Amino acid sequence: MKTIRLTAAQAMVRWLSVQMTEDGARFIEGIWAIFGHGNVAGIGEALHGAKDTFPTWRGHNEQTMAHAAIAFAKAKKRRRAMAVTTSIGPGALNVVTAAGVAFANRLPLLIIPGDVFANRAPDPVLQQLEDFNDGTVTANDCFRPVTRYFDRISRPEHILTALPRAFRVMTDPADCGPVCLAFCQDVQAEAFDYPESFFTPKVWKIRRPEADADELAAAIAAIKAAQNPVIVAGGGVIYSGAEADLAAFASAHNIPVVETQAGKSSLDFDHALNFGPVGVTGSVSANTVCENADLVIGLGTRFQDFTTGSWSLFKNPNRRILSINVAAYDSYKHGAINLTSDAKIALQAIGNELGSQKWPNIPGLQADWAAATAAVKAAPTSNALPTDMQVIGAVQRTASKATVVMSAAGTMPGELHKIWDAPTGGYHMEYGFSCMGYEIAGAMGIKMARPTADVICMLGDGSYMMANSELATAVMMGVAFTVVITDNRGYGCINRLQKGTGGAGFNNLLDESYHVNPSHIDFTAHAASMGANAVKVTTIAELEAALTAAKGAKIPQVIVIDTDPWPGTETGGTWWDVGVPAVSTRAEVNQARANYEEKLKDQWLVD
Ligand SMILES: Cc1ncc(C[n+]2csc(CCOP(=O)(O)OP(=O)(O)O)c2C)c(N)n1
Ligand SMILES: [Mg+2]
Repeated sequence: MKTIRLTAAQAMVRWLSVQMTEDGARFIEGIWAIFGHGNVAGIGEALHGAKDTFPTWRGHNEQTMAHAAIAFAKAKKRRRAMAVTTSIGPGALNVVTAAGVAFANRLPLLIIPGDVFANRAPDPVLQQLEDFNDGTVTANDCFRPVTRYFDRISRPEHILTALPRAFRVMTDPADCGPVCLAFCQDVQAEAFDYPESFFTPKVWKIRRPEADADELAAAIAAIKAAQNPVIVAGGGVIYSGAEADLAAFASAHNIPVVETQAGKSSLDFDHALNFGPVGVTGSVSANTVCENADLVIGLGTRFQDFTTGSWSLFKNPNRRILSINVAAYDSYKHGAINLTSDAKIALQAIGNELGSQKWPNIPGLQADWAAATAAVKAAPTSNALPTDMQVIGAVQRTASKATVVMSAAGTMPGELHKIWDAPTGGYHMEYGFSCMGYEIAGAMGIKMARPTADVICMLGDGSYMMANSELATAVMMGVAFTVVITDNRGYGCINRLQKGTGGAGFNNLLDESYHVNPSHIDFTAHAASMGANAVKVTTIAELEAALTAAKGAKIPQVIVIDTDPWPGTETGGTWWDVGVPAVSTRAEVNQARANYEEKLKDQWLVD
């Protein structure tokens, strides 16, 4: 056997450099790195040796570097991914939240934190957590519940088995998620005679699992028998690359389609069968169709509570659920007729059997919804503070087919889901974890994945304050996108939720939080200090002008606008189950609890 003598870290980097996609690209585009004693000598030396073929990028925070990597993978529809390496202890644990983001959203992410010495000779090393009762526990064990594959590289030979296993998970459509290879510091630097064959380039093909014949027959029978079917399109449609198939299927059979947060932009917003966003932040058109449906066809959806109105939405007493999902975990949910299959394959197979069967038109609903959303997005006619919807309107009027609007937490996800008109592929929402602080780094990751896209990051003052430092990284790397910060002086959406559940305004808006000095944050000065172009605008007309001026810029453009924390789009939506206190001294809470108990009666628990 021909061998080559390398350190374990060098072998890992060499192997990563030759793991390819079907399109001839590397599956791992490159690696985000913040070094410390846990990875600088071993992994750092190996990455330096490969820097011209396997890029290393330096960010400012491990969590947000991972956010950029996650957004990249989402924008690449899970066909490619990025890696993140950290030191031990705090550097590693900074990635745990991001691992949760990737886990909840089923997105690939390769996490390579340094770990303590396998030989334990210098124990306890700087930043080592000492478990008094278990010598095998390290800080990296925190990754176990938020990764789909976890391994500890405590011998140089381990990478021969660990790396292929990790890639199997990241490229598996059903198991896809983050993986963690905790790399012991001493082992990174140890030499081993690796078989040369290990470094033969390999192409990772993403499987398209076919449906079981009996499951498919049951699904087709259910659809043929349905009077009012509706398709709930989730992120699985996009990851399957089934957008065109869905459009053709809906048109051929005249079946209405509604979109989840992850599924939004799987179908062009003006496709005749797109009834709009579904659920808590849904449209009247979509939710009406869902309420009446006797067959709810989930296509690549997890049926998250925002989609189902906490299971209060699908009200037809005869309704059944058919769940088409590449992951059996999802296709079996909620007593559904289960069809475990890739979305594209399923649509083609079902379409062949349905032949020319068509369902009747459902007139009127979409036009009403288009008029309602146009009204809330229209420029203001008074001098009052603009609303977030009017800000969205300005972004919409300056958008093109190249625009990708993105967000993760706060007011924006709900409003964008409700009222943003997204062409196919024009919407990127992290709403599995809805992690504040995903936005800026995520915008950078999307732009790296889609360099010709016009990426617009929309976020509130709260999310900006939580994590913004990758703005400086984006400036340094020349990755340009536009950031619109809506400054409503606090956590506006949670303030509304607090009031909606009978609570007093407390600890959400800055002025209603404990303070000795009123908070004044100069967002433009802050963003400019990191090298971005930053402007403050006061009117929607100024905002439109700034958005237009930002097009084609070579560095990030940050536009700040003060908005009213209170208004939201009232029409549409459904109930969302948030536990309201059963006893309280506040009359408002008691009233909210009474309403809550009424609403619970609508909740349809597992059949
Ligand atoms: C990391 C994290 N912490 C807390 C939350 C809960 N949360 C959701 S939205 C929100 C407030 C967001 O405020 P801001 O970004 O200013 O948006 P606004 O609603 O004011 O427009 C909070 C605290 C979260 N989603 N993520
Ligand atoms: Mg805010």
